[in-house]
Amino acid sequence: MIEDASGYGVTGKAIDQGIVELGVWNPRDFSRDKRRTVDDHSYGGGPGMVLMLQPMRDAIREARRIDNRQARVVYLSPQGRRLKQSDLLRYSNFERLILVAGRYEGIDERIAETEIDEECSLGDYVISGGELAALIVIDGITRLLPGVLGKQESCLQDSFMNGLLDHPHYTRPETFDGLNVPDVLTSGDHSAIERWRMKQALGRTYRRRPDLLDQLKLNVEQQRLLAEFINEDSKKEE
Ligand code: 4GO
Repeated sequence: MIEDASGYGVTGKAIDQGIVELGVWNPRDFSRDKRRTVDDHSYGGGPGMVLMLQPMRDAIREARRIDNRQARVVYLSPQGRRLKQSDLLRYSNFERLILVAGRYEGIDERIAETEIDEECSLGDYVISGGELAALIVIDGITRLLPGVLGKQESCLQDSFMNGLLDHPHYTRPETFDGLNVPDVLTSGDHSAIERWRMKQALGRTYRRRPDLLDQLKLNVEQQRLLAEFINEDSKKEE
């Protein structure tokens, strides 16, 4: 699944170009019985199976062993710390990253204690396998690597890179079914466009994700733009 899916889009391109290298280790290949068992019942009882310690440990150790560069080991689970853009940026600076994907009820806690450097979560929801979460992390990191995205699609413009949500985007045509593109965007006044975009980014973040704004220190210009946005917005509602 990881090998197939990472062949598409930005990760596929980056792998073809040799910018990232991807390996996959299946715990089943490290099982010691002829049925290739990797799961067992949960101590204490109850429904659901747990990934066995030994095959997981051996798979992770094999992944570490392929070269002697230090690897960071990250386990994807809903119990982890919430993943942010800044974590992807941090991961993109590690030479090697081992993403551990669980199934069933997850891994034996002793693996978490001895083999895992950090546990991270994409959000407060549960999916049946960590592979999909790992693919998201792989994509999010790869697109930050130098040479993967062109200048045109630079990741520096992304939502969250400055702690704010992105501003709205428009493309041709200028009018469609009576819906218009904001005048400023076709004015050719680049500094007015930059101010408008900053104002929209601030306003949207204020409306949709006030928790993000709480973590930022806005400069005087940004405070002024946000005040303007809030003022204009409240007039619309009258
Ligand atoms: C990660 C893994 C959710 C996330 C997962 C998340 N569900 N929110 N499921 O990032 C152990 C067995 C975890 C299935 C896995």
